[in-house]
Amino acid sequence: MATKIEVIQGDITKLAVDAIVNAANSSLLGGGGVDGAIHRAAGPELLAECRQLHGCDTGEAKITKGYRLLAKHVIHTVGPIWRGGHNHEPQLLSNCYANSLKLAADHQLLSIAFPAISTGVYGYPIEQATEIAVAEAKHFSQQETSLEEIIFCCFSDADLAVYHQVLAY
Ligand code: AR6
Repeated sequence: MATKIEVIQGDITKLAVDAIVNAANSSLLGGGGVDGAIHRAAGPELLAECRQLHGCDTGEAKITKGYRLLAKHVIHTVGPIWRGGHNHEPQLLSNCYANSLKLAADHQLLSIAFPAISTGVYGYPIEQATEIAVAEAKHFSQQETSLEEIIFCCFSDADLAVYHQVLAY
């Protein structure tokens, strides 16, 4: 069955999906932005499990349980910090989406929701980041996997508009 790609606006910590993706940092020990919101909503058990993972390289992904979240799992990935675009940022951001999707499929998950990785504190321009996110999701959706639904969860009106525009092409 083909995987559906959807865009919504809202708080990713409220979604009842098989996995939400966390835009983490390489320590996996929490931070601000969506990372802070996910840890607050999931509770201290999430941090305890993250401590066992010994960090994560940029572009890689690791999975934990969702604890007090409605989501069953959290897939933690580390986006690149934008440093002008010529320091492998596009490839590393692609890897975040590809590795998160692969991890979800390896765990037989049906639904996954992504925030706009790297586009907050890490400064990745939203249009360019969205093109990468959508390209990876479309590429993955053509493969035969467990995933039925890939959701892009935008926090702001402006980000939602960009996703709608990019998905229309
Ligand atoms: N639901 C959905 N999206 C959200 C939420 C939420 N509850 N909260 C924020 N966003 P950022 P990054 C959006 O800065 O750029 C952390 O400190 C936000 O509007 O959270 O990858 C980590 O520990 C933006 O569109 O992540 C790292 O140190 C998007 O999520 C660093 O920030 C990503 O913004 C990672 O930076």
